[in-house]
Amino acid sequence: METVRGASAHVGHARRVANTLKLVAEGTASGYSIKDITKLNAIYQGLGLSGAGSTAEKARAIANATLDDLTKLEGVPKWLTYKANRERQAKWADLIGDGNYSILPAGAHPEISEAMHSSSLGVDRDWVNYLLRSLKLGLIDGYCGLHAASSIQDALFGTPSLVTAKSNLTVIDPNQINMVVHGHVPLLAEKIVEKAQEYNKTHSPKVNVVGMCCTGNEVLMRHGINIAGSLLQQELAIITGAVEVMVVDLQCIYPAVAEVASKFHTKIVSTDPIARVSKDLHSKFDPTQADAQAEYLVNLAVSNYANRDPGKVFIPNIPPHDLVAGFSTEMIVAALNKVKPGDPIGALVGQIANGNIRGVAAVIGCDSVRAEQYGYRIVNLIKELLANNVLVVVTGCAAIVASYYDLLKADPGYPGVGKGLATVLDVIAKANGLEAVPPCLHMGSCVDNSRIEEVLNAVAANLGVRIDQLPVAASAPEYVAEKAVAIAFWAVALGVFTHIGDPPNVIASTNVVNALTDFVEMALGGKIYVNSSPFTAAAKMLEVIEAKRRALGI
Ligand code: BF8
Repeated sequence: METVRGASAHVGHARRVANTLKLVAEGTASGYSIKDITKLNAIYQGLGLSGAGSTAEKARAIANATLDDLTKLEGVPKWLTYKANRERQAKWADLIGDGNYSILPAGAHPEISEAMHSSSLGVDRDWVNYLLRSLKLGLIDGYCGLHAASSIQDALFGTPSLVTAKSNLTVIDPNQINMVVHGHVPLLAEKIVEKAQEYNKTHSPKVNVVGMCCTGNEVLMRHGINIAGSLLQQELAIITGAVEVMVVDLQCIYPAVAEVASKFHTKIVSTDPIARVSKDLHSKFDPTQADAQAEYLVNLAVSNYANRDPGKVFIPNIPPHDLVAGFSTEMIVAALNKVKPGDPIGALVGQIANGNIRGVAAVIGCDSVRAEQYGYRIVNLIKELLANNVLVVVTGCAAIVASYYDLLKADPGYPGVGKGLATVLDVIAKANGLEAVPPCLHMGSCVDNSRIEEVLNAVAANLGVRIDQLPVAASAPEYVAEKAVAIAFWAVALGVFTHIGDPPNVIASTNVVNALTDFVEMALGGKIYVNSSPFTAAAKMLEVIEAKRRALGI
């Protein structure tokens, strides 16, 4: 059920973004435009579309193809055919080579519907069948959800490149009008950032837009908007007493935010009909009215500033952390191209092959109250990996937590980073005219985990091997949300060794546990590893990385 919910969330995200793209193509969402035409053209070509002439026609074709991927009863989603490599597609079509097991999905909606159906009373009672369906939903999550949402957002709002910003609750400024944009779907947040910037040209005090969770990551990656917090900090932002408006869209919004806000002057504005919180103000997002709605919300914050009670304002006197973000696939490739012009991926592969970089790890997902302290597992896991010369990429709340420990800070001393990795990072920095690059590369929100697959595919292709042969591993050490479970199934299907910090809701079945943590590896090359200790988990990930290196002869 967690996988169904997680896939539903990411598919719902992609659907909203595709619907907006369609309205842009039809000229009815005039507040939006295509900011990255190169990306739009790449998607158009990648999805195998033809016959469109203008940018608007291409946008419409992409939107229609994406929506068709969500609904079609037969046939593999175009986004999967576009983004997954050929070897994986063949593997998923015939899992163990006997022609009997395929996990290639059809459209997202029928697959999700049938998964719900299968779990109802007296339907599917075969655990193998359940597991296969979960893997299929992982693919739905990855392609109909993550890839579609992330890529279309790039086309609409621009593909991220390097930005600097600050993070911590203390980016909330007691001397400004503060707005928090929170959730995951950045359609309205993009406009709020724009309208606040317009307001600030002629007014004082200014409107200070800050981000929370993955909507925060989205506007951080594209605009360098400061980030105020992760999942666990949303209520803390409100109790600073200095937030005029918190605009929430979808997912990871704690039900108590409006209750907490009721003790202060803060207004919680929900914007999606399926994500109301009791005592909220509701302003339903309408892409055709996005400019007016964003203006209304900025003005709401401005007018509510007068209601702030200075006696209730408490913002600790702790400076926020400097960070560098914006590591889209395109940005990484461009930076590496400066190191080795014409062969950017070769530049990375060369450093993996010579051992300066032992491997690559993605540390992703939520922050959890189950961790021993705030961010304990995330930070200690990352530090162990960096010290052992593993290149770490981060997304989601894990990235936000990492920033609090200066792991996204460009420090030329590369504190805590192994010598080989530090040397490589320094070479990349110098080639790009930078003083340093951060030890962890922030690749974006959780839908931007799709970017990680793009890099993996490029590295695997360069080496001429499968993804499951690469010295890579993934970890969601403090996962909480169902979306992380769906992502984990996708990662396993890709062939990635995937650590999670807590067991999912399957431990009642020894068969399922054994299959996920062991047998599935024989079919797909990836598997789940559960351990709550970041030190043990890091050691295991390093062991896996070293074993893969040995198998490759490097
Ligand atoms: O999609 S990391 S708590 S905010 S689910 Fe949610 Fe988890 Fe944060 Fe982003 Ni991802």
